[in-house]
Amino acid sequence: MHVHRRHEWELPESAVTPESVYQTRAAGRRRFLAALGIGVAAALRPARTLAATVGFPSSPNPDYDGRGLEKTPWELVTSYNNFYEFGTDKRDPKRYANRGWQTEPWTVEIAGLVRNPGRIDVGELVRRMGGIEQRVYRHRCVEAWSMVVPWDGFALKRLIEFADPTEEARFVRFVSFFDPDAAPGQRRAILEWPYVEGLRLDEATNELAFIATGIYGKPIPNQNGAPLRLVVPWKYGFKGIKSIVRIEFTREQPATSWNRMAPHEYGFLANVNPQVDHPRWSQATERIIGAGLFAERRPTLMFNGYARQVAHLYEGIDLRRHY
Ligand SMILES: Nc1nc2c(c(=O)[nH]1)N[C@H]1C(S)=C(S)[C@@H](COP(=O)(O)O)O[C@H]1N2
Ligand SMILES: [Mo]
Repeated sequence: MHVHRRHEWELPESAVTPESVYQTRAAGRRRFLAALGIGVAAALRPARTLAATVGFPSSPNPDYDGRGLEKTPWELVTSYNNFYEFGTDKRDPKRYANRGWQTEPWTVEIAGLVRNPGRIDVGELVRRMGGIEQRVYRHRCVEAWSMVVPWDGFALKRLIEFADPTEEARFVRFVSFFDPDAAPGQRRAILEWPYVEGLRLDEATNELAFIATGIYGKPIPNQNGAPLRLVVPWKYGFKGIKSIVRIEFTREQPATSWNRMAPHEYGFLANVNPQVDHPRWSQATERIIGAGLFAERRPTLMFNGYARQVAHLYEGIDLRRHY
């Protein structure tokens, strides 16, 4: 007999605050499930080859060893995801990003206002970065849930030094992959594809800004943004663009996916801030994934607890206006 125990992370989407109401979920879901020949592609998935494992084992960074933080279990980090390219339900990315989508080999393009533009294989990039380290960071979605994740990867600052931006560069623009054959969500207009994000150059060179190639000392699973994704822990999760194919240095502030979709709800800065509510819900508290359905919510921390490292970046800026 099968008794399906409903886990906390299996909350129906109707029970959590959605990032977007710009779709009728049930209808959209039926449509893409139908469009997808369920089950056939899993057998075709290749074994991990070399590039994803480059740099492992990573060396722990003692400044971010996670002391005082309770790490969210691997199982939850890799099964409760936002990755709309693979569907809008939290369980969709784990299922549909592992049915034949190829994240290896993978090339990243460095472009725009830099002295060292070009295309580079991810394994080679990691080698050029001098290897990878592990950092435990808080991870806070704008939907008001939170996790604590041990990421493996390298400081974004290292990649920026490698790219060598010119004096004109003021922003970094990130572009995710576009492959509607592999990504069922990209066959629907959930967002404008590909997913794009951006940072000011001074944010991107802050010590916290990180490119993750792993989680828990293992190559990053597809659903978390293989083979490399951005992690900016003082900002809402949507800034942490997954599966990056292009990093471009610009003079003007680049357009970003959620800001373009709903500018009054999602800003460019998107700093975690308990005092600035989302128009449809409060940001004063957060729900800790894994703590249990009836656990008390915790107060949201300014800059997600990283004020010491980043508050100076926003001096003189009205963070109510620049959300
Ligand atoms: N390409 C891409 N990147 C993305 C998203 C997405 O839909 N597509 N979702 C974002 C959102 S809203 C969040 S909260 C985090 C979730 O990361 P996680 O699934 O590893 O927790 O990824 C971000 N990066
Ligand atoms: Mo999010």
